Amino acid sequence: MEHTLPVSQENLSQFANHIRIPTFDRKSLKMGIVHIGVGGFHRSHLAFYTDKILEKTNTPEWGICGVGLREGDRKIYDVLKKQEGLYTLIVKHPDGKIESQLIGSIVDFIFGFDNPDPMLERMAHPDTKIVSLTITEGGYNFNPSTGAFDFENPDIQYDLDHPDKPRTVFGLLTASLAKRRDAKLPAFTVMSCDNIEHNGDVTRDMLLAFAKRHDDDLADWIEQKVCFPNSMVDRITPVTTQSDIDYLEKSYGMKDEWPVTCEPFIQWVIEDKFSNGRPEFEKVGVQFVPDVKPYEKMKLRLLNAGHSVLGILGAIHGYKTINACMEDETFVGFLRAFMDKEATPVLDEVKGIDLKSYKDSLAVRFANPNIKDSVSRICSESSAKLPKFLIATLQENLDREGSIHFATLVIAAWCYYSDIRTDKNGQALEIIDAMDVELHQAAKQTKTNPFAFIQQESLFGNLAKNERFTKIYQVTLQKIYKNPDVKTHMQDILSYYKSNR
Ligand code: CS2
Repeated sequence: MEHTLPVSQENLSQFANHIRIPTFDRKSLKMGIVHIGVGGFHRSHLAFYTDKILEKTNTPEWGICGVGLREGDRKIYDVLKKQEGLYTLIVKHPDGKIESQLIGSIVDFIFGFDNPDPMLERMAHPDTKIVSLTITEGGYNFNPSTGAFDFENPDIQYDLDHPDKPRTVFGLLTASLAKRRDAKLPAFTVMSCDNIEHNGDVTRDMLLAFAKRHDDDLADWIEQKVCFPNSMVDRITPVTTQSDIDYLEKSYGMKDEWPVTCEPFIQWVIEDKFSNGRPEFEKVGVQFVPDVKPYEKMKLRLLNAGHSVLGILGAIHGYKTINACMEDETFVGFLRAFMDKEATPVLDEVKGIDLKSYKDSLAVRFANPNIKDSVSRICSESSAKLPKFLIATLQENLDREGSIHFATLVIAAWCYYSDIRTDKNGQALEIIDAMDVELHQAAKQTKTNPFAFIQQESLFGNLAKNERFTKIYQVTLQKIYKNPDVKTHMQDILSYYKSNR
């Protein structure tokens, strides 16, 4: 296109001939939702559902105010400020069809890294009814193996010493809830949208642990007044690339500095427990259920764990994307066998869901050739993901004497990945992990102590003391170090299972 126009409220009508634009009155929206952690996933999921609600119902109290409290949130703040909260969602179908839409549910953004006061004011504002979170699996500040709140974290220490100038989510929630209590305002709901089993319960337990240290009475008030619904959230949302930005410019003459791409599939199952009202999300396809736990477990142990299985093994093999892994029949077979033999047996019954079709649909979603979800995104922060997605399954299989070969290969491959840091052809891997240094240090000792990696108890619990596991692990590890062509080992495990059926 010859002329390009930046995304803004004023230019909206200019885009209306090409793509869907918000038609609700954005100016009259109140901010009933404050969202902490506005990344790609929030923008493809909660902000998308909220946009739909605002289109469908006349409920202007449910606009979203984004909040960023980390230095890393500066860029999204700058972009969304410039674009007045607007951004494009590019939905990519497996058959090549692309649907783009401008999303208008985010109406303001507060960047609180330099000064938390405006965030606190917004959260303590009478209009705020829900504070939602996508702060990643690692953001909940607990020890993955014991589940206890980590008071050693220096930022948590800082927040305990400076309760009015919080730096962490827990400090921020506590301080804003204290303001609401003092002002005799109703509490807001704290709604976690992260991939953690019992995400609402975990958020409550962590917040109460923190708040108790600070003020017992306040902790009691929170316990009585704040609801923390558990939820299962799902939509594959890869990292935005320059070509997504170029696509909008070339196709529609739109200059969107940070669009979001995602798959067509979307799901949100949540418990109907809200302290102070909620949007009528059921009108836009959200499922409300009395107990979300079986759904969460199913999704985390099949989809997220499945991603990690492909990610770690794919990285060592040299694949760059998840769909590239799914073009390889060994990967497809290994993934399905892991799901059938190790993940499925530890799941609870999920009413109304046929697990076989669910697993079939995951294979189709992972194989979507247009999503190009990078292996490096999947492997990022594995130290926060694997304990919940994969190691928990391994532990449960050890308890019930189930199969452990598939998950063990992934753990051994993760050790190799953390130690050698290249794929099987010697190409450097892009490793993004808050525990990168610790993982590398531990893995590096493998030659002298084969169990050094799994002796990191905060990640692996007591796995290193389990004889059945360590026997298989040691042999698997030796094989990978001798021959990093992981596919050979995947095939061996698959043939072993076929012949022992
Ligand atoms: C992925 C998830 O980060 C990961 O490892 O498995 O981001 C996944 O794409 C989403 O949970 C899908 O809902």
